Amino acid sequence: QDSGQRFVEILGVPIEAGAGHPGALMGPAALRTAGLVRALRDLGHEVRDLGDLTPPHEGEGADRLAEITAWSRVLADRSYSMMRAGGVPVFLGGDHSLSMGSVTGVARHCRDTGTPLFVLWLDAHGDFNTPNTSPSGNMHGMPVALLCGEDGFDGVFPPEQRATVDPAHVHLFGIRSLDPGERRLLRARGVDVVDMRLIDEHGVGVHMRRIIERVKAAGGHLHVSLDVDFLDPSIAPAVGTAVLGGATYREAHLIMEMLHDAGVVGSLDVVELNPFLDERGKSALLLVDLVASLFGRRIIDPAVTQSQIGGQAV
Ligand code: NNH
Ligand code: MN
Ligand code: MN
Ligand code: MN
Repeated sequence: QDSGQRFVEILGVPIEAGAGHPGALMGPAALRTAGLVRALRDLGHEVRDLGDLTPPHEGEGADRLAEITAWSRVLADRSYSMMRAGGVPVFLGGDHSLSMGSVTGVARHCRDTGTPLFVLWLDAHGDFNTPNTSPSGNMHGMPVALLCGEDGFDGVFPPEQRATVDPAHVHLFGIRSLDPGERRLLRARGVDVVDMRLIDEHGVGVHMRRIIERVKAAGGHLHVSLDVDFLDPSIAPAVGTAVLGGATYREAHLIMEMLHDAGVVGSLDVVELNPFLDERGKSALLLVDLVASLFGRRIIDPAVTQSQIGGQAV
């Protein structure tokens, strides 16, 4: 083993109130069954599985906003304490509304330490709707807007507990489905959107290098939020909102390998796995493979350096 061993803390967040289809609450169990903890330990990391966060009781007749508010508050506190413990927190979803809590906790810690926070959002969707723009009302389509401080989320965190991310530090990647309202907001806020058209023309490597260089130059913390629907539904069918034309197996692995080599990833969400829609566990197994690549699994240590092949060093 090399010296790149990390302390990894895993927390399951079985929330599905933000999604339109039930089933994501089984996500953490499926990722464990697929061997996530073992894969990380086999790489030499110290792994502590904190189990699943307990669903907070949101009261009789509470709506989904109240339910997600309750989750977000306990999760943000938990995420913040995981950050303070000094390891790499890994949050297993659960639907993507959990990132409202996980990233808020990370942002609080980065604010404490004066570390610039960057977010890489691997997703088919922009997740930049607000309650005012969302065509579906589903909160899993809104977390980036909340994190960037958009209006319409006043009840989720009390003002003193809200910690936001600079929209200029957010990189949406793999995007191929945007609603009209969120597209306008993304433009207005200047969020970097690497859509599938850019990926098709340039390849994932060019844009990943650009993003990695930026985080490195700032001495920043990179939070990666991996939505399963970033991947093409043919390789990862276990999603409620499949969109054709997603990332291939090889593109996804290259992204994970580049992130590992850059050493900039400080926290991770793996979200939107809906095991009820999977085919013999193939999506869960693929995710475990990708997380292992992010944490250092490689085919072989490169014998040829970037400079020898005239590539740009990362
Ligand atoms: N944009 C749609 C909405 O807001 C779909 C969001 N669904 C997701 N996002 N799975 O990643 O309802
Ligand atoms: Mn720290
Ligand atoms: Mn999505
Ligand atoms: Mn998403």
